[in-house]
Amino acid sequence: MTRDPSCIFCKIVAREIPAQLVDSGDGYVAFRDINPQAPSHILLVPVNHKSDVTQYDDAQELGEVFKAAARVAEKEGLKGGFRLVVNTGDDGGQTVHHLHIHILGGRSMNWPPG
Ligand code: DGP
Repeated sequence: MTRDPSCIFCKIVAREIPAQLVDSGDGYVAFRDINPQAPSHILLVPVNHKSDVTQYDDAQELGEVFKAAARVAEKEGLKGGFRLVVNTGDDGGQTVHHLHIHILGGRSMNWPPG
């Protein structure tokens, strides 16, 4: 397991700081966003620290993260649909530099995003 000692999501993964856990499985943890933008707003975080999507060489490893996100959305009961968001870098609006998938649902989403 790779870890960045200064990363807040690594600390949540290690249960060193609290979060509202939704699910965990092989290589990931899912918990509720502290600042929800939809009735359901879950963050799916891989256990291994990689800053963003550009740091993945292994397509299978990245694919497993997305499959886990889809499973969590299903368990959350988001039958009408949902949105997966992966903010990347400063212009992408990323504030926590540990790859995470936002799972947003429970309302109709708008397009284009802000
Ligand atoms: P992003 O902007 O894509 O990097 O999203 C980071 C998200 O992480 C943002 O929606 C707020 C959430 N967040 C930041 N710190 C914490 C925390 O300590 N606990 C939880 N549950 N969520 C956090």
